[in-house]
Amino acid sequence: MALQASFLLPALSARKEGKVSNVVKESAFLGASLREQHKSGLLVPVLRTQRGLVVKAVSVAEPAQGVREASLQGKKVLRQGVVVITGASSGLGLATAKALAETGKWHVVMACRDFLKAETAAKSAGMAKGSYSIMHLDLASLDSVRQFVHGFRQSGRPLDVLVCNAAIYRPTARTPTYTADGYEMSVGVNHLGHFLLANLLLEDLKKSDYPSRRLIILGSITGNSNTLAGNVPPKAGLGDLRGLAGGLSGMTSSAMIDGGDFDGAKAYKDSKICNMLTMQEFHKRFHEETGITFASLYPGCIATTGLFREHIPLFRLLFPPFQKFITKGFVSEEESGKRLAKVVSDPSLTKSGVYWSWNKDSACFENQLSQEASDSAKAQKLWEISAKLVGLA
Ligand code: LMG
Ligand code: NDP
Ligand code: PMR
Repeated sequence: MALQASFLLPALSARKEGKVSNVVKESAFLGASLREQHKSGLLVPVLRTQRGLVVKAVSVAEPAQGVREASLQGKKVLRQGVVVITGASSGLGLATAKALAETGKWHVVMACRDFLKAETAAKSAGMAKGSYSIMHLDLASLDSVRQFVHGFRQSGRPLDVLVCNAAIYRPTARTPTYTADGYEMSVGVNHLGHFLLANLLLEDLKKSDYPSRRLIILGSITGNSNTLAGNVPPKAGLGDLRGLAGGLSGMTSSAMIDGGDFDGAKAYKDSKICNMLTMQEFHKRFHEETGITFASLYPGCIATTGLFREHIPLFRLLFPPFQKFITKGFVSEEESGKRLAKVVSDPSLTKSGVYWSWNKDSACFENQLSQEASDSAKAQKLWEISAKLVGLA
């Protein structure tokens, strides 16, 4: 058994410090799964540092790592997969976490910015103790992304699938807000934070011996101008990326990727184009060499999630019936979670470089991206600029 010192820092947001009990702090680290390890007799000593933080020396069960098949009563069975889902504290992320956890085949690492919200959400969704862990990740801070990666590696778990799901949407914002690193918030969280996370965790995906390793990034219909939904103003468009190249600062450059005036709804849709282009560039750069599956998807219009929290109340009231009865694009959180869980785990969905969508009978198919969302020269340029902004180049 390898004895590893694990630090609590990535598992707790600074704003939560001092407000939560030790019990919560402990579960904040590796969640219920850690307690399960404790129960099963594995060593989990709790130490206190000079600053009073709880630091754990975690003994990691070696058979859990790097073993493709475990032997159970002579039968070969696939070990539990480990999936990291960002923004699993609500909506699609939570529904997917639940769908995967209840199969018993997956351990879900819920990478969330608000630990208490995530723990409460997991409990009220009925997720079994031990089927998930919660680790702190605030995508609005590149430091937090790096700390998350460090903390995840300290946990000793392998990484088999990463789902870049978290997002924010600010349709009523009149002025931009910014990430800790000074980038416009929607693109900063939805694209740049995930861009760094995915690039760092690629190394971990490469090391996994799981039969099908996947990196999944959420896209959307509203970023695709080859659809009706993608033509509802304001339309997405990255232009020549001059605002992004200038650092999306709103000071020396525009806060918008295309260099235009700030528009919160457009910034979200632009970030979704970035997500879909990033998936394709990952595919182009790494699929052949690594065998990892890179995919994106439009899970349907999940009109009831927290994504619309900042929209006006009238919109929130009318949007679900509008999608249910008029566009018929509505999908429940539960159904969308099943869809994404399939993209994570279905043995038939290993094709890489694909943008999945579902038809009315809930059968999934490979969808066509708009011209801009499949522009390979733009994908490459986006990659190069993004790498600079997140400190990878
Ligand atoms: C913007 O307004 C806001 O300005 C912005 O701040 C942000 O909030 C953004 O996306 C979020 O929205 C969008 C606004 C403008 O749309 C509206 O929501 C206005 C509602 C108008 C009501 C229409 C009546 C519909 C009846 C439904 C009754 C139920 C009500 C439910 C309401 C919930 C939804 C609000 O949008 C417009 O300008 C209106 C026109 C939009 C039509 C766009 C369609 C363009 C089609 C172009 C064809 C393209 C061809 C596509 C080819 C496809 C080929 C496969
Ligand atoms: P929700 O708002 O319900 O979920 C978004 C999640 O992202 C929440 O858990 C939220 O955390 C988290 N999040 C937001 N900001 C950060 C941050 N800075 N750091 C870490 N986590 C953060 O929205 P949905 O479930 O609807 O959206 C999930 C994904 O699905 C998004 O990528 C969205 O673009 C995509 N999608 C959604 C559609 C829909 O119709 N709803 C349609 C197409 C795509 P917290 O709980 O703390 O707020
Ligand atoms: Mg849209 C025709 C089908 C269709 C679909 C599938 C969606 C999905 N929407 C459709 C049509 C329309 N929408 C039409 C005709 C209108 C004008 C009335 C319309 C309006 C509208 C608004 C104002 N729709 C919206 C908004 C939002 O604020 C949402 C958004 O753009 O968020 C970025 C949204 C959405 N419509 C969708 C989906 C999936 C969204 C959620 C956003 C996303 O995650 O991409």
